[in-house]
Amino acid sequence: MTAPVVLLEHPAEGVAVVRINRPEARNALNIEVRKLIAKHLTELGEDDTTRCIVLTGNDKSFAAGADIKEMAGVGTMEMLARGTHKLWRAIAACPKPVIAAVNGFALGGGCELAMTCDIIIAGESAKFGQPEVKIGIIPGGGATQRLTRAVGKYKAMRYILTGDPFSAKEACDMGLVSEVVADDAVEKRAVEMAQQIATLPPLAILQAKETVLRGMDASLDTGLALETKAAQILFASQDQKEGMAAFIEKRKPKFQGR
Ligand code: CO8
Repeated sequence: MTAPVVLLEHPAEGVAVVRINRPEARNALNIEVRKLIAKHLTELGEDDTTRCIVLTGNDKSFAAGADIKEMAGVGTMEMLARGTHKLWRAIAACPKPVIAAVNGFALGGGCELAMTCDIIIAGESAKFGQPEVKIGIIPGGGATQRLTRAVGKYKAMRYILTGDPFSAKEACDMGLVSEVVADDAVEKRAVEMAQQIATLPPLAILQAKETVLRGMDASLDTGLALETKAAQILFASQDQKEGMAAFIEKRKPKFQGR
């Protein structure tokens, strides 16, 4: 029996790893892979024991984009019927923090998948890019919007209009990547950060993620109002009482997620 194209692992308490597993196709995102990623992230989002998720590939490729062979001969009506944008939405809708651990290629839909995550840890040899124009299309998984919001119009245009790849260091310098580490340390670092997040009060983490994401699409004034409300709401949580009491009593807090 062949291994599933997406694997689910639990390396530490509160941490889930979702691993893309199509090495023979450089982890190209065919519909099956996308459906499984969406399914796992939806289920992990609802699972009380999962606090933080790491999304990764293998040492050669995070994901080399949408599966070109699966869409090369397809017409507009079939593309409409596939409705793959709904799968991207399911990933973006995960309420828990998702860390992309990127080694090797993060191209096209692979780069877009990483950008759907909240934090990107990349290996120093990782290669990012939006090469879609080279095959007669444009990005369809969010890059025209997410890359532009992350790095600004002029850098986004530079890479989307040429299809040129860029390095992990360039990505980090532009503000697309959160941290660059040695290639063989990527997953370890991502899991370590996920463990750190998993120990923090989950309601505060959920509110922080939601406020950052919703605020990005709002005016500064509306974003600040969202932040104020979210911060005020957390004063109804037991974890806020516990966190502040533990600080004052100079002890380690015990967060319950309530
Ligand atoms: N799709 C399908 N198969 C792929 C893909 C892909 N994206 N990438 C690699 N593969 C396959 C190759 O065809 C090859 O298969 P085979 O062994 O059967 O020939 C195998 O993986 C290994 O690939 P290479 O031999 O090319 O490996 P290299 O290490 O030499 O090169 C690269 C790796 C640089 C990643 C190279 O394979 C490459 O350039 N891949 C394509 C990258 C790309 O163009 N990605 C963008 C795709 S389009 C997209 O993501 C957005 C779609 C938006 C749709 C909009 C809908 C509304």
